[in-house]
Parts: sequence; structure tokens; C-alpha cells
Amino acid sequence: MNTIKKCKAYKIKDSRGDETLEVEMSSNGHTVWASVPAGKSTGSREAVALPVDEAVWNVNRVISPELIGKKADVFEVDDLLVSLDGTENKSNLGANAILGVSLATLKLEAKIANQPLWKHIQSLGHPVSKSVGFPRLFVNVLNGGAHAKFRLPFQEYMFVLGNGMNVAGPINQLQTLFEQLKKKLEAEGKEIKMGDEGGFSFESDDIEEPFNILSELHDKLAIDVAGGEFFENGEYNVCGQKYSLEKLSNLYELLVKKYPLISIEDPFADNDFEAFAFVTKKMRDYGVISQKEDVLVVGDDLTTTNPQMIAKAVDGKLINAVLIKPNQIGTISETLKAIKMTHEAGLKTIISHRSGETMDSFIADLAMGVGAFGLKAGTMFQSERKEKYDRLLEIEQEVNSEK
Ligand code: 2PG
Ligand code: MG
Repeated sequence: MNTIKKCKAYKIKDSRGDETLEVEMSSNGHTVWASVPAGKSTGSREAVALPVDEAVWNVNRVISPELIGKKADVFEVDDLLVSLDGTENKSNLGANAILGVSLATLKLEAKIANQPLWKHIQSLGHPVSKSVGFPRLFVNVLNGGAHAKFRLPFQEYMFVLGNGMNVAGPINQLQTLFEQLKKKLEAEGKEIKMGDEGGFSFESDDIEEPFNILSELHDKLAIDVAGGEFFENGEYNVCGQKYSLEKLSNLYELLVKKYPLISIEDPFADNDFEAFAFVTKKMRDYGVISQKEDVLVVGDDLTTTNPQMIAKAVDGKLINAVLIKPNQIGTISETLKAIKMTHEAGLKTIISHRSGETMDSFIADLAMGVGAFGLKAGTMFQSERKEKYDRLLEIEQEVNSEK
């Protein structure tokens, strides 16, 4: 019988050295491990992670006794977890405890089915995506905001690599671009530090400087503004200057016209719905006039992988792409539901890491399994992020060996 025999949580460290939780789960003959990442620039509607000691206790003392003997079925286990927790935001047992168990169950289920994880996700039949192929890589190479000691105007500046056809090529290209970027920053005499996501960080309050630097190296860029981080009394404070909704939208329009910027994440604060709708329309109009593909306006803190918020964003045409982070919502079932809704509404998904990561490479399998447009996983120069690229390379070889 494919029942759960053991479910045990441990404390481990994440990429920032902070404590997080790992869950070990076994059936007869199979054992899997799952670990949970943590964000720093969190959305106001995210599910609540509890202090790690409490989360570990909840797995070992509350969840585990209920699970032993149950079938390793992620949808059934998630229903049980949600009802055991009994809150809207998972604050009773902790979204970190719940996700650790949910993800371990999915992995165990895949092991029992003797399938690679991405294939198992595909076979669950829940996510629907028209895009077949590999995710594009959204790689944060200049780290600012909450992820760095040095200040840059926005939180993340990314290279976008690949076209869905393969991953080995874009991964090699990333390596070359990263070396070129390092040389360029050094040649400009910049004092550089590493940010939380394995990218560079330097001090600048010149809004266009990072774009000038990156656009000389590559022709597809993305940013994560994390707009909620600098929203103060109805206005946005970018590098000490006040921006109204209108002025900030005009800035985005200027950047899109002047630089190869193809994606803007969280351009505004989580509750500034009107501003999101305004800029998404602006980008659509610009797409029509320029006869280019629409620039992506991506919801992250806005939507928090929450099916209800995604429905609201789709109805209000607030965005045209959704960032997906399993720990924002807390279960695999709800994550898959969020992805399915997004794809069915014709929006793109980008599966994402958190700024505090672990060695768990699940998001690579998830991106592949649901046919996501993109994967945002940081640079390869931090082992916790490199794991995701190594897993993508393995997946590519698994796919090719089937042809
Ligand atoms: C984001 C993420 C990941 P954090 O804002 O998109 O890059 O950051 O995990 O700190 O929320
Ligand atoms: Mg973000």
C-alpha cells in the first residue's frame, strides 16, 4: 500500500543563514525530502509562516499523527491540512509547516508512481498551458531593495534568456553574461557586493544607470520594482523623489521605449489596483502601436499565488502575467489551481524562488510540469539557486532521451 509511514520535520538553514524547515516523508520503500524558502519583500496577502520551531512542532505533533497511514495523495492531504489549520491564511499551523508537508507528499506520490517530478505534475492533469517547452530564464543579476545592502532604484534587474526551445544554451549564455557584467562593473570602478539572490549590488540613485549597463550586454531585460516597498502616503518615493501614479507610469513607458525592457513586476503597491490597470493598458496600447508583443506586467505581491486574487486581477485586467510562489499560498493544490486559472485566462506564468532559498529544486520541475512561460531563480553563483539550473539541465536530458 502506498501509505505514508513517516512524516518528520527538521530545522535547516536557508541561503541567508536563517532557519527554515525540511520535511522527510516515507512510504514503504521510498523516502523524500522537501524544504521551504522564505521571502523578504512579502505581499500583504501572503499566507503566514510561523517561527520555525513552532512550524516543526506543528508538523511533528499535530500534522504527522493525522497523516500516518493515509494515502500519499497530494490533493487529499492538502484538503486535510487546510481543514486541520482552519484559517484563511494558514496562520494556525503555519504556511511553512503546511507547504513542507504538501510538497513532500507530492514528491512521494511521484516516487511511488516512478515518474520524474515534472512528469508527475504534468500527469496530474490540473495545470493547462498552451506553451510546450522549457521556461525562459528570468535572472536577477543586479540586486537592490530589500535584497541588498547597497541601494539601487528598484529591487531586481534581470536578464531574460531563452525562447522555450532549450535550457542548456541559455544557462551557458547566463554564465558568459555574468562574467561580462562583472568586468564591466569593475571597469567602471564600482564598489560591488553580492545581493541575497547571488547578483551584484552597487550604490546608485540614477534610474537609468542599471538599464544602460545591462542593455549594452543583452537585448531582453526585466525588472521587479516591488512597488509596495516604496509606497508612502499615496505616492511612490523612488530614490528620494516623489512619483504620482501618472508620473511613475510615464517613467515605465519611457524605460520600455528606450531600453529592451520586456517585463515589469509589481510596478505599484499591492492595493493600488487602479494603477496596475492603468499601466497594463498603457503597455497593451504600446504593443499595438509598436507592433511588438505586450510588455509583461507581472503580479507578485499583488496576487500572492492566491486563486481569489488572480480572479480579481483577471477581471480587472490589472496584469497580463502572474508570478507563482508556492509558499505564498501554502499548498501544492492551491498553487496548481492558481496556475491553471492563470493559463485558462490567457495570462503567462513565471514560477519563482524566494530571496531566502534552500537546496530544494522543486520550482524547476514545477515550471516544466505546468509549461510555465518563465522561471525566476536567481544566479548560478549561489548553490541554492544553481540547484534549480542543474535540475533544469537534468530535465532537458530526460526530455531528450524520450524523443
Ligand atoms: C520577489 C521575491 C523573489 P522575496 O519579490 O519576487 O525574487 O523576493 O522572496 O524577498 O519576496
Ligand atoms: Mg517580486
